[in-house]
Amino acid sequence: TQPHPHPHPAPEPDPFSPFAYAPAPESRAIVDIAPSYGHFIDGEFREASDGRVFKTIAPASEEVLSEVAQASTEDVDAAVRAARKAFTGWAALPGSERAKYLFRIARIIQERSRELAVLETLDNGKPIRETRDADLPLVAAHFFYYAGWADKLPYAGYGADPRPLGVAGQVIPWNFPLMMLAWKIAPALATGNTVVLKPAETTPLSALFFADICRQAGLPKGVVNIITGDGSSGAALVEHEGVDKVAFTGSTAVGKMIARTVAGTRKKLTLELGGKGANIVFDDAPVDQAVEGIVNGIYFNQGQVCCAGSRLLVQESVQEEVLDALKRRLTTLRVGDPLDKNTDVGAINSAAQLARITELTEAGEAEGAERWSPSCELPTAGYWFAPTVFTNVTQAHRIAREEIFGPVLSVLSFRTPDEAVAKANNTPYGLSAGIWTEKGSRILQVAQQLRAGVVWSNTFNKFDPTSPFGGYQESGFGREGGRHGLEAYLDV
Ligand code: TAP
Repeated sequence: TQPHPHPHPAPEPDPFSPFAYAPAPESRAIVDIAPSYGHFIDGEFREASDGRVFKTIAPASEEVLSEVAQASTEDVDAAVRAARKAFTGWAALPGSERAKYLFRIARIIQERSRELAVLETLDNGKPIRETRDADLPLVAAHFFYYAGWADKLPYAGYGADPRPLGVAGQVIPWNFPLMMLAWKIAPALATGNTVVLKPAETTPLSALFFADICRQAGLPKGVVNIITGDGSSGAALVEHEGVDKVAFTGSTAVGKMIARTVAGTRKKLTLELGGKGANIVFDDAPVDQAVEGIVNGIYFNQGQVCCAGSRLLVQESVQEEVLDALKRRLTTLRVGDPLDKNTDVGAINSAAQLARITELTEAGEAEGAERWSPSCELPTAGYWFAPTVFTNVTQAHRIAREEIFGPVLSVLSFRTPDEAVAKANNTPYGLSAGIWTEKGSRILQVAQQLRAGVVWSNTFNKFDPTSPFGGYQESGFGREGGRHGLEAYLDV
């Protein structure tokens, strides 16, 4: 008998589109994780010089995924030396040649995106729908975008012959492991620098798979080096005298320590730190659309997002209506197995992060705010936190001031636009904000007054490689993305 052809065959992924993605990955079977990994130095994987290793686990199940090397100062030194050795040749390549490697890397990322999405979901705990539809397409798009700049640097507005800085030491967090890697490595390579990157201790795997992609792309040895380890390995990299540029994304506390370490040296520095973004809903905003934006703002990636809309500022006259609609919407969110395509909210990245979220929410209750969560059953193994909303919050509460980095929304109200701006700006941070209103003039007026690096209007958590991203105040300095992102890696 002839098999019946499927009436609507799935469309083939378009390999030429930076936004193409493969069909839904179903299971972890499509990713082959080795029992152990070494550092990627000078084009090859090497064991730690002192043999030390640590385990990386799946936060959704606490299953051990693999053992990775813990970088000593010797390993850091070897990686920096490899990057230094590779620098002369890489920087001397015509931009069009460097572009070819970056385009090749971008294409391989697309081809391997199912595997990478499952891997990222396993190691990080975020839903597969996010890694598949947001992280991976954006990672590929970032490499495509900076590949396009590599042969056009004299036209970037930084002089006729902008030069690379040298060896970049890059330290990244666990919330968007592969995307933060792309934000760091793509502009560095496009501008002719070589890199040593340290991923976060809890999410080292996708960076190691990226190392394999560099090999597959035939990238010259030593141009990209990946060392795994904890904060001490990051500190050793930042301190290494062979590093010309330090790029860090993570907590404000560690960012301040790094700024002190680098102060007075020749090293250039960019910092992307924490945030406490205000999502401002005016009384003329379309409520259903705003509710979707609030949910996306704080429950995307379990709220473990530096630009999360963690403070909802809602105009008093519509507060009740918005909160009722929000709570109704939250009861429909599915919390659970991140590899299930229907899951909206996955696992918290680590026990330490869960403890921090728990501590801050307990402080919220103790200080008198009112706590609400939809009823949802949380898995017994792994690290989980139900979507949470706090009302009756004052600006003095810790949950209104400190970055929680979890699925926890603090709701405050306002009467006038001036009051909304004053409350939104009442934070030591300044990374992101959102404005929901029908009035275009109000969007422009309020956006002008907000001290935030990115202001979204009638949307939230939208990213694009062409757009510069970065902070004001204690959210850091320097921009990543867009033409501005080149400046961080050029001697201008
Ligand atoms: P951090 O400690 O800042 O971790 C970021 C990166 O820096 C990791 O790779 C980390 O390694 C490394 N690191 C730690 N100490 C270092 C040091 N002294 N010198 C150089 N590198 C060092 O963040 P965390 O502990 O994972 O999270 C704590 C809080 O930071 C969160 O609750 C959240 O509020 C905030 N956070 C913000 C962001 C963004 S994007 N703004 C991202 C993550 C966390 P290890 O992984 O081994 O610690």
